Amino acid sequence: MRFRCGAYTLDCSRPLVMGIVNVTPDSFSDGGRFADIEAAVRHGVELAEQGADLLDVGGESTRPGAAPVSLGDELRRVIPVIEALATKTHVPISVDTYKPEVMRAALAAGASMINDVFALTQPGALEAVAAGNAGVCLMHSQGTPQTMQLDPHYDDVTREVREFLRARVQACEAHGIARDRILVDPGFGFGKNRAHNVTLLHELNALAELGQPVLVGLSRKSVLGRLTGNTVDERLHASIAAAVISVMKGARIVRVHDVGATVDALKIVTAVEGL
Ligand code: PT1
Repeated sequence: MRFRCGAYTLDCSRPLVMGIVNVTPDSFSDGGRFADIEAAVRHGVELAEQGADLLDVGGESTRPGAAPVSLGDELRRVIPVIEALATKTHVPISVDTYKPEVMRAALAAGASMINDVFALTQPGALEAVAAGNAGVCLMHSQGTPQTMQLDPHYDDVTREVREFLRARVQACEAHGIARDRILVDPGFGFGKNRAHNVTLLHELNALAELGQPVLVGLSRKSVLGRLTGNTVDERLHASIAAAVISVMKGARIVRVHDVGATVDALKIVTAVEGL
């Protein structure tokens, strides 16, 4: 299976690692401070050196309970980082955003892929991606980051997530986004309780039925904390286990903080599975 994004074509027969680059401002600034930008670029270059196949740049946290960021602040955070990483590295740069204005600016700045936790449901988002040759990751979520963990409900979480993603792939195709530019993601932790997350991982193979490469983000998430009793800084081992299980259940890309450790772990999976 191949995934096309911008000028890149990625071979998904080997599991790929997407490194997370958060552009989080100093608590006294509103984003766009030179030191924050510098630190994010340095971190992205490091992750590429550790073997990341893609870098995902985000300026607004979408984790449960996180506050929204204004359009201006998000642009000031992510655009300079994307520009720098697109020239300093040889891997495709993804932007983690749901705002069409940020999508367009990021693609103009050198990003090759849009990672949207709202699966291009915001007005103008489908058009922003269709306008170029960027790749896209369509992620499932239930509710908004402010409310999604209050009381998530599903009758059959895997089926509902899969059918949502199927409909979003169809919406993309209807807008002229070719299927080989589309990834799907069940959205671990986005409007899912512990049982929902565990069931989704157990049944991850069912998403491969959509015919699109599956991306999984479980790195350091609270479901791993609930299963181990560990705080967010103590979740490396659980995150590696989650990445290994994801790939063995069919995921082609894992989105992680700890790139070097994940790359090593997935080499073992590849050797054993003959992927
Ligand atoms: C993800 C993802 C993402 N996750 C994609 N993009 C986040 N494609 C941001 C917690 O429970 O899985 N896939 N972009 C981060 N979101 C969360 C959600 C972080 C939940 C933490 C939690 O701790």
